[in-house]
Amino acid sequence: MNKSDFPLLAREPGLHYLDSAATSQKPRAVLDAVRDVYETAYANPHRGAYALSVAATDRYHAARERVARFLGVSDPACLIFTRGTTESLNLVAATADIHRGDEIVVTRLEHHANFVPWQQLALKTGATFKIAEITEDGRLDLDHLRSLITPRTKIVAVTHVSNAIGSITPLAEVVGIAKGAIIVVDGAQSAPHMRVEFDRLGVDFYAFSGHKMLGPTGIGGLVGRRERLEAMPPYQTGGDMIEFVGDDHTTWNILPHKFEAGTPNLGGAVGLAAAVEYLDAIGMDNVRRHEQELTAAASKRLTAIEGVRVFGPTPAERSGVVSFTVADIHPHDLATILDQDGVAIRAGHHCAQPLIRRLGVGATARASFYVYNDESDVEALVTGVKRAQSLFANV
Ligand code: 7TS
Repeated sequence: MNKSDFPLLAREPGLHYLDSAATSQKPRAVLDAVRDVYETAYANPHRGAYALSVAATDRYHAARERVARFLGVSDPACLIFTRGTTESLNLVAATADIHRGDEIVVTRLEHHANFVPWQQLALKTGATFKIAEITEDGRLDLDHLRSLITPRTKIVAVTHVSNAIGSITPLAEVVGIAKGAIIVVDGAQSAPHMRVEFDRLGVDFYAFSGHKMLGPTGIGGLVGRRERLEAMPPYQTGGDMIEFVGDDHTTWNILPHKFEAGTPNLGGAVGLAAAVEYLDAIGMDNVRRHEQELTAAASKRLTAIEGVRVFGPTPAERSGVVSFTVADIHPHDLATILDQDGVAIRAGHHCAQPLIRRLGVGATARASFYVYNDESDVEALVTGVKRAQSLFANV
Protein backbone atom coordinates (compact mmCIF):
# COMPACT_ATOMS: atom_id res chain seq x y z
CA MET A 1 0.00 0.00 0.00
CA ASN A 2 2.37 2.50 -1.30
CA LYS A 3 1.45 5.76 -3.01
CA SER A 4 4.66 5.56 -5.00
CA ASP A 5 3.24 2.53 -6.86
CA PHE A 6 0.71 4.93 -8.40
CA PRO A 7 2.36 7.21 -10.98
CA LEU A 8 -0.38 9.84 -10.89
CA LEU A 9 -0.26 10.12 -7.10
CA ALA A 10 3.54 10.16 -7.14
CA ARG A 11 3.47 13.07 -9.62
CA GLU A 12 1.01 15.02 -7.51
CA PRO A 13 2.14 14.74 -3.91
CA GLY A 14 -0.30 17.48 -2.86
CA LEU A 15 -3.30 15.53 -4.11
CA HIS A 16 -5.60 13.85 -1.59
CA TYR A 17 -7.61 11.59 -3.86
CA LEU A 18 -10.78 10.64 -1.99
CA ASP A 19 -13.02 9.62 -4.86
CA SER A 20 -12.15 5.97 -5.36
CA ALA A 21 -15.80 4.93 -5.17
CA ALA A 22 -16.15 6.76 -8.50
CA THR A 23 -12.95 5.35 -9.97
CA SER A 24 -9.58 4.26 -8.66
CA GLN A 25 -6.06 5.32 -9.57
CA LYS A 26 -3.86 2.77 -11.37
CA PRO A 27 -0.67 1.19 -10.10
CA ARG A 28 2.33 1.02 -12.41
CA ALA A 29 1.93 -2.78 -12.57
CA VAL A 30 -1.42 -2.33 -14.34
CA LEU A 31 -0.14 0.31 -16.74
CA ASP A 32 2.89 -1.86 -17.54
CA ALA A 33 0.76 -4.95 -18.15
CA VAL A 34 -1.48 -3.08 -20.59
CA ARG A 35 1.49 -1.67 -22.44
CA ASP A 36 3.20 -5.04 -22.51
CA VAL A 37 0.32 -6.88 -24.14
CA TYR A 38 0.00 -4.20 -26.82
CA GLU A 39 3.75 -4.32 -27.43
CA THR A 40 4.27 -8.07 -27.38
CA ALA A 41 1.08 -10.07 -27.89
CA TYR A 42 -1.45 -7.90 -29.64
CA ALA A 43 -3.76 -9.28 -32.32
CA ASN A 44 -7.46 -10.06 -32.41
CA PRO A 45 -8.10 -12.95 -30.01
CA HIS A 46 -9.91 -16.03 -31.35
CA ARG A 47 -9.60 -14.87 -34.95
CA GLY A 48 -6.33 -15.98 -36.48
CA ALA A 49 -4.45 -19.24 -36.80
CA TYR A 50 -1.15 -17.36 -36.74
CA ALA A 51 1.11 -17.34 -33.69
CA LEU A 52 0.45 -13.75 -32.65
CA SER A 53 -3.30 -14.24 -32.53
CA VAL A 54 -2.81 -17.42 -30.54
CA ALA A 55 -0.63 -15.46 -28.09
CA ALA A 56 -3.32 -12.78 -27.78
CA THR A 57 -5.97 -15.46 -27.21
CA ASP A 58 -3.82 -17.09 -24.53
CA ARG A 59 -3.35 -13.76 -22.73
CA TYR A 60 -7.09 -13.11 -22.85
CA HIS A 61 -7.92 -16.54 -21.43
CA ALA A 62 -5.25 -16.24 -18.76
CA ALA A 63 -6.70 -12.89 -17.72
CA ARG A 64 -10.15 -14.42 -17.37
CA GLU A 65 -8.78 -17.25 -15.26
CA ARG A 66 -6.89 -14.83 -13.03
CA VAL A 67 -9.89 -12.59 -12.42
CA ALA A 68 -12.13 -15.63 -11.83
CA ARG A 69 -9.69 -16.90 -9.20
CA PHE A 70 -9.72 -13.51 -7.49
CA LEU A 71 -13.51 -13.56 -7.24
CA GLY A 72 -13.79 -17.17 -6.12
CA VAL A 73 -15.30 -18.36 -9.39
CA SER A 74 -14.31 -21.99 -9.94
CA ASP A 75 -15.59 -22.08 -13.53
CA PRO A 76 -13.93 -19.23 -15.50
CA ALA A 77 -16.37 -19.72 -18.40
CA CYS A 78 -19.02 -18.27 -16.09
CA LEU A 79 -17.17 -14.94 -15.98
CA ILE A 80 -18.27 -12.79 -18.90
CA PHE A 81 -16.11 -9.78 -19.65
CA THR A 82 -18.19 -6.64 -20.18
CA ARG A 83 -17.54 -2.90 -20.15
CA GLY A 84 -18.36 -2.82 -16.45
CA THR A 85 -21.12 -3.03 -13.91
CA THR A 86 -23.62 -0.98 -15.91
CA GLU A 87 -23.32 -3.21 -18.94
CA SER A 88 -23.37 -6.38 -16.83
CA LEU A 89 -26.60 -5.40 -15.08
CA ASN A 90 -28.19 -4.31 -18.34
CA LEU A 91 -27.20 -7.65 -19.84
CA VAL A 92 -29.10 -9.51 -17.13
CA ALA A 93 -32.13 -7.20 -17.30
CA ALA A 94 -32.26 -7.32 -21.11
CA THR A 95 -32.25 -11.12 -21.22
CA ALA A 96 -34.41 -11.81 -18.15
CA ASP A 97 -37.54 -13.87 -18.75
CA ILE A 98 -40.08 -11.50 -17.19
CA HIS A 99 -43.79 -11.27 -17.88
CA ARG A 100 -46.85 -9.37 -16.71
CA GLY A 101 -47.69 -10.39 -13.16
CA ASP A 102 -44.09 -11.23 -12.25
CA GLU A 103 -42.51 -9.23 -9.46
CA ILE A 104 -39.12 -7.51 -9.38
CA VAL A 105 -37.67 -6.32 -6.09
CA VAL A 106 -34.83 -3.81 -5.83
CA THR A 107 -33.59 -1.89 -2.80
CA ARG A 108 -33.49 1.75 -1.77
CA LEU A 109 -29.70 1.51 -1.71
CA GLU A 110 -29.21 0.91 -5.42
CA HIS A 111 -27.06 2.88 -7.78
CA HIS A 112 -29.13 3.83 -10.84
CA ALA A 113 -27.39 1.02 -12.74
CA ASN A 114 -29.20 -1.60 -10.63
CA PHE A 115 -32.45 0.33 -10.34
CA VAL A 116 -33.36 1.88 -13.67
CA PRO A 117 -32.90 -1.26 -15.85
CA TRP A 118 -35.33 -3.15 -13.56
CA GLN A 119 -37.78 -0.27 -13.31
CA GLN A 120 -37.83 0.01 -17.10
CA LEU A 121 -38.17 -3.75 -17.57
CA ALA A 122 -41.17 -3.71 -15.23
CA LEU A 123 -42.73 -0.82 -17.16
CA LYS A 124 -42.17 -2.64 -20.46
CA THR A 125 -43.48 -6.03 -19.37
CA GLY A 126 -46.19 -5.08 -16.90
CA ALA A 127 -44.30 -6.72 -14.05
CA THR A 128 -44.64 -5.25 -10.55
CA PHE A 129 -41.69 -3.19 -9.32
CA LYS A 130 -41.07 -3.06 -5.57
CA ILE A 131 -38.47 -1.26 -3.47
CA ALA A 132 -37.13 -2.71 -0.23
CA GLU A 133 -36.61 0.19 2.17
CA ILE A 134 -33.76 0.98 4.54
CA THR A 135 -33.51 1.33 8.30
CA GLU A 136 -33.01 4.71 9.94
CA ASP A 137 -29.26 4.16 10.00
CA GLY A 138 -29.15 3.35 6.29
CA ARG A 139 -28.97 -0.44 6.21
CA LEU A 140 -31.20 -2.63 4.06
CA ASP A 141 -34.35 -3.34 6.07
CA LEU A 142 -34.41 -7.14 5.93
CA ASP A 143 -37.88 -7.35 7.49
CA HIS A 144 -39.26 -5.08 4.81
CA LEU A 145 -37.50 -7.08 2.14
CA ARG A 146 -39.03 -10.26 3.56
CA SER A 147 -42.49 -8.70 3.44
CA LEU A 148 -42.11 -7.97 -0.27
CA ILE A 149 -41.16 -11.48 -1.37
CA THR A 150 -43.99 -13.59 -2.78
CA PRO A 151 -44.11 -16.74 -4.92
CA ARG A 152 -44.26 -14.39 -7.94
CA THR A 153 -40.96 -12.67 -7.11
CA LYS A 154 -38.71 -13.43 -10.07
CA ILE A 155 -35.81 -11.02 -9.49
CA VAL A 156 -34.21 -9.58 -6.39
CA ALA A 157 -31.61 -6.98 -7.39
CA VAL A 158 -29.45 -5.80 -4.55
CA THR A 159 -26.22 -3.92 -4.14
CA HIS A 160 -23.49 -5.58 -2.09
CA VAL A 161 -22.25 -2.19 -0.92
CA SER A 162 -23.94 1.19 -1.32
CA ASN A 163 -21.77 3.60 -3.30
CA ALA A 164 -23.53 6.59 -1.75
CA ILE A 165 -23.38 5.77 1.98
CA GLY A 166 -21.25 2.62 2.14
CA SER A 167 -23.76 0.25 3.81
CA ILE A 168 -22.83 -3.41 3.38
CA THR A 169 -25.67 -5.77 2.53
CA PRO A 170 -25.67 -9.09 4.42
CA LEU A 171 -25.99 -11.24 1.31
CA ALA A 172 -26.35 -14.53 3.16
CA GLU A 173 -29.51 -13.18 4.80
CA VAL A 174 -30.83 -11.85 1.51
CA VAL A 175 -30.27 -15.27 -0.05
CA GLY A 176 -32.21 -16.87 2.81
CA ILE A 177 -35.09 -14.42 2.40
CA ALA A 178 -35.26 -14.42 -1.39
CA LYS A 179 -34.85 -18.11 -2.15
CA GLY A 180 -36.60 -19.05 -5.34
CA ALA A 181 -35.93 -15.69 -6.98
CA ILE A 182 -32.99 -14.86 -9.21
CA ILE A 183 -30.64 -12.80 -7.06
CA VAL A 184 -28.64 -10.17 -8.94
CA VAL A 185 -25.84 -8.52 -6.98
CA ASP A 186 -24.22 -5.22 -7.87
CA GLY A 187 -20.65 -5.79 -6.75
CA ALA A 188 -19.19 -2.53 -8.08
CA GLN A 189 -18.29 -1.43 -4.55
CA SER A 190 -17.50 -4.81 -3.02
CA ALA A 191 -15.12 -6.45 -5.50
CA PRO A 192 -12.54 -3.65 -5.02
CA HIS A 193 -12.78 -3.51 -1.24
CA MET A 194 -13.43 -6.90 0.36
CA ARG A 195 -12.90 -10.61 -0.16
CA VAL A 196 -15.61 -11.95 -2.46
CA GLU A 197 -16.09 -15.64 -3.17
CA PHE A 198 -18.82 -15.92 -5.74
CA ASP A 199 -19.20 -19.67 -5.46
CA ARG A 200 -20.05 -19.33 -1.77
CA LEU A 201 -22.39 -16.35 -2.02
CA GLY A 202 -25.40 -18.37 -3.13
CA VAL A 203 -26.49 -15.64 -5.55
CA ASP A 204 -27.18 -15.98 -9.27
CA PHE A 205 -25.33 -13.01 -10.74
CA TYR A 206 -22.56 -10.69 -9.61
CA ALA A 207 -21.53 -7.58 -11.58
CA PHE A 208 -18.34 -5.55 -11.16
CA SER A 209 -16.20 -2.83 -12.78
CA GLY A 210 -12.46 -3.05 -13.36
CA HIS A 211 -11.80 0.68 -13.14
CA LYS A 212 -12.91 0.82 -9.50
CA MET A 213 -10.46 -1.94 -8.52
CA LEU A 214 -7.22 -0.51 -9.88
CA GLY A 215 -7.87 -1.80 -13.40
CA PRO A 216 -8.38 0.07 -16.66
CA THR A 217 -11.65 1.67 -17.71
CA GLY A 218 -13.84 -0.17 -20.20
CA ILE A 219 -13.49 -3.62 -18.63
CA GLY A 220 -15.52 -5.37 -15.98
CA GLY A 221 -17.56 -8.44 -15.71
CA LEU A 222 -20.62 -10.45 -14.98
CA VAL A 223 -20.34 -13.69 -13.08
CA GLY A 224 -23.32 -16.00 -13.29
CA ARG A 225 -24.35 -19.47 -12.33
CA ARG A 226 -23.76 -21.73 -15.30
CA GLU A 227 -27.34 -23.01 -15.51
CA ARG A 228 -28.66 -19.44 -15.56
CA LEU A 229 -26.20 -18.30 -18.23
CA GLU A 230 -26.91 -21.37 -20.35
CA ALA A 231 -30.64 -20.68 -20.20
CA MET A 232 -30.35 -17.01 -21.17
CA PRO A 233 -30.49 -15.77 -24.75
CA PRO A 234 -27.53 -13.71 -25.97
CA TYR A 235 -27.45 -10.01 -25.16
CA GLN A 236 -25.74 -8.82 -28.33
CA THR A 237 -25.22 -10.73 -31.55
CA GLY A 238 -22.34 -10.55 -33.99
CA GLY A 239 -18.82 -11.87 -34.31
CA ASP A 240 -17.36 -14.51 -32.01
CA MET A 241 -20.58 -15.33 -30.19
CA ILE A 242 -21.94 -17.68 -32.82
CA GLU A 243 -21.46 -21.40 -33.48
CA PHE A 244 -23.19 -21.55 -36.87
CA VAL A 245 -24.87 -18.89 -38.96
CA GLY A 246 -27.32 -20.23 -41.51
CA ASP A 247 -29.27 -18.10 -43.95
CA ASP A 248 -32.30 -18.34 -41.73
CA HIS A 249 -31.07 -19.21 -38.26
CA THR A 250 -28.04 -19.00 -35.98
CA THR A 251 -26.77 -21.11 -33.11
CA TRP A 252 -24.76 -19.73 -30.23
CA ASN A 253 -21.20 -20.33 -29.13
CA ILE A 254 -20.48 -21.86 -25.74
CA LEU A 255 -19.90 -19.82 -22.56
CA PRO A 256 -18.41 -17.30 -22.10
CA HIS A 257 -18.30 -16.42 -25.82
CA LYS A 258 -22.09 -16.43 -26.18
CA PHE A 259 -22.13 -13.15 -24.25
CA GLU A 260 -19.01 -11.57 -25.71
CA ALA A 261 -19.97 -10.39 -29.18
CA GLY A 262 -17.33 -8.47 -31.09
CA THR A 263 -13.61 -7.92 -30.61
CA PRO A 264 -12.82 -8.35 -26.94
CA ASN A 265 -11.03 -5.78 -24.78
CA LEU A 266 -7.69 -7.59 -24.57
CA GLY A 267 -5.77 -4.69 -23.05
CA GLY A 268 -8.50 -4.13 -20.48
CA ALA A 269 -8.67 -7.78 -19.48
CA VAL A 270 -4.90 -8.04 -19.11
CA GLY A 271 -4.83 -4.83 -17.09
CA LEU A 272 -7.61 -6.09 -14.83
CA ALA A 273 -5.71 -9.33 -14.24
CA ALA A 274 -2.68 -7.27 -13.18
CA ALA A 275 -4.93 -5.22 -10.88
CA VAL A 276 -6.27 -8.28 -9.05
CA GLU A 277 -2.72 -9.61 -8.82
CA TYR A 278 -1.77 -6.36 -7.09
CA LEU A 279 -4.76 -6.56 -4.73
CA ASP A 280 -4.07 -10.20 -3.89
CA ALA A 281 -0.48 -9.33 -3.04
CA ILE A 282 -1.80 -6.88 -0.44
CA GLY A 283 -4.51 -9.32 0.65
CA MET A 284 -8.16 -8.33 0.53
CA ASP A 285 -8.55 -8.67 4.28
CA ASN A 286 -5.76 -6.10 4.68
CA VAL A 287 -7.42 -3.83 2.12
CA ARG A 288 -10.66 -3.99 4.08
CA ARG A 289 -8.93 -3.42 7.44
CA HIS A 290 -6.97 -0.44 6.11
CA GLU A 291 -10.08 1.20 4.70
CA GLN A 292 -12.05 0.52 7.84
CA GLU A 293 -9.42 2.28 9.93
CA LEU A 294 -9.42 5.33 7.70
CA THR A 295 -13.23 5.38 7.49
CA ALA A 296 -13.59 5.09 11.25
CA ALA A 297 -11.05 7.87 11.84
CA ALA A 298 -12.64 10.17 9.27
CA SER A 299 -16.17 9.49 10.56
CA LYS A 300 -15.15 10.12 14.14
CA ARG A 301 -13.33 13.35 13.40
CA LEU A 302 -16.01 14.69 11.07
CA THR A 303 -18.83 13.82 13.49
CA ALA A 304 -17.01 15.78 16.18
CA ILE A 305 -17.31 18.94 14.07
CA GLU A 306 -20.45 20.93 14.81
CA GLY A 307 -22.90 20.95 11.92
CA VAL A 308 -21.50 17.82 10.27
CA ARG A 309 -23.84 14.88 9.76
CA VAL A 310 -22.42 11.53 8.63
CA PHE A 311 -24.85 9.16 6.89
CA GLY A 312 -25.05 5.39 7.00
CA PRO A 313 -24.39 2.76 9.64
CA THR A 314 -21.33 2.45 11.88
CA PRO A 315 -17.97 2.17 10.10
CA ALA A 316 -17.90 -1.57 10.93
CA GLU A 317 -21.01 -2.05 8.80
CA ARG A 318 -19.78 0.27 6.09
CA SER A 319 -17.19 0.07 3.34
CA GLY A 320 -14.60 2.82 2.84
CA VAL A 321 -17.17 5.54 2.21
CA VAL A 322 -17.94 8.58 4.36
CA SER A 323 -21.00 10.42 3.12
CA PHE A 324 -21.77 13.62 4.96
CA THR A 325 -23.29 17.07 4.93
CA VAL A 326 -22.10 20.27 6.58
CA ALA A 327 -24.82 22.61 7.82
CA ASP A 328 -25.33 25.68 5.63
CA ILE A 329 -22.73 24.63 3.03
CA HIS A 330 -23.94 22.96 -0.14
CA PRO A 331 -21.94 19.78 -0.88
CA HIS A 332 -20.90 21.20 -4.25
CA ASP A 333 -19.51 24.33 -2.61
CA LEU A 334 -17.73 22.17 -0.07
CA ALA A 335 -16.18 20.05 -2.83
CA THR A 336 -14.99 23.19 -4.61
CA ILE A 337 -13.37 24.56 -1.46
CA LEU A 338 -11.75 21.21 -0.67
CA ASP A 339 -10.41 21.07 -4.21
CA GLN A 340 -8.45 24.25 -3.50
CA ASP A 341 -6.67 22.23 -0.79
CA GLY A 342 -6.02 19.35 -3.20
CA VAL A 343 -8.75 17.23 -1.61
CA ALA A 344 -10.81 15.46 -4.28
CA ILE A 345 -14.24 14.29 -3.12
CA ARG A 346 -17.51 13.75 -4.91
CA ALA A 347 -20.63 15.78 -4.17
CA GLY A 348 -24.15 15.22 -5.41
CA HIS A 349 -26.62 12.36 -5.54
CA HIS A 350 -23.97 9.76 -6.46
CA CYS A 351 -26.28 8.23 -9.10
CA ALA A 352 -28.54 7.06 -6.27
CA GLN A 353 -31.40 9.56 -6.37
CA PRO A 354 -34.01 7.24 -4.79
CA LEU A 355 -31.69 6.82 -1.78
CA ILE A 356 -30.68 10.47 -1.49
CA ARG A 357 -34.37 11.45 -1.57
CA ARG A 358 -35.05 9.02 1.26
CA LEU A 359 -32.23 10.54 3.31
CA GLY A 360 -34.08 13.83 3.02
CA VAL A 361 -31.20 15.75 1.51
CA GLY A 362 -30.61 16.94 -2.04
CA ALA A 363 -27.00 15.87 -2.08
CA THR A 364 -24.15 14.73 0.14
CA ALA A 365 -20.40 15.15 0.11
CA ARG A 366 -18.64 11.80 -0.18
CA ALA A 367 -15.07 10.89 0.68
CA SER A 368 -14.08 7.36 -0.31
CA PHE A 369 -10.87 5.57 0.61
CA TYR A 370 -8.68 2.97 -1.02
CA VAL A 371 -5.34 1.25 -0.71
CA TYR A 372 -3.27 4.35 -1.47
CA ASN A 373 -4.92 6.59 1.13
CA ASP A 374 -3.48 7.21 4.57
CA GLU A 375 -4.00 9.38 7.65
CA SER A 376 -2.67 12.45 5.83
CA ASP A 377 -5.72 12.26 3.56
CA VAL A 378 -8.06 12.11 6.56
CA GLU A 379 -6.21 15.07 8.05
CA ALA A 380 -6.52 17.10 4.84
CA LEU A 381 -10.23 16.28 4.61
CA VAL A 382 -10.97 17.35 8.19
CA THR A 383 -8.86 20.48 7.90
CA GLY A 384 -10.57 21.38 4.63
CA VAL A 385 -14.05 20.98 6.11
CA LYS A 386 -13.10 23.27 9.00
CA ARG A 387 -11.64 25.82 6.59
CA ALA A 388 -14.87 25.74 4.54
CA GLN A 389 -16.85 26.39 7.72
CA SER A 390 -14.71 29.37 8.61
CA LEU A 391 -15.01 30.76 5.07
CA PHE A 392 -18.79 30.45 5.19
CA ALA A 393 -18.94 31.88 8.69
CA ASN A 394 -17.44 35.08 7.27
CA VAL A 395 -19.88 35.59 4.40
N1 7TS B 1 -23.11 0.24 -9.14
C1 7TS B 1 -22.49 0.86 -8.13
C2 7TS B 1 -22.76 0.43 -6.73
C3 7TS B 1 -21.59 1.88 -8.42
O1 7TS B 1 -20.96 2.49 -7.42
C4 7TS B 1 -21.37 2.27 -9.77
C5 7TS B 1 -20.50 3.44 -10.11
C6 7TS B 1 -22.01 1.55 -10.77
C7 7TS B 1 -22.89 0.56 -10.42
C8 7TS B 1 -21.75 1.83 -12.21
O2 7TS B 1 -20.47 1.39 -12.52
P1 7TS B 1 -19.84 1.63 -13.97
O3 7TS B 1 -18.43 1.21 -13.83
O4 7TS B 1 -20.62 0.78 -14.91
O5 7TS B 1 -20.00 3.09 -14.24
N2 7TS B 1 -20.42 4.40 -9.09
C9 7TS B 1 -19.96 5.66 -9.19
C10 7TS B 1 -19.88 6.51 -8.10
O6 7TS B 1 -20.21 6.22 -6.97
N3 7TS B 1 -19.40 7.69 -8.51
O7 7TS B 1 -19.15 7.63 -9.82
C11 7TS B 1 -19.50 6.36 -10.26
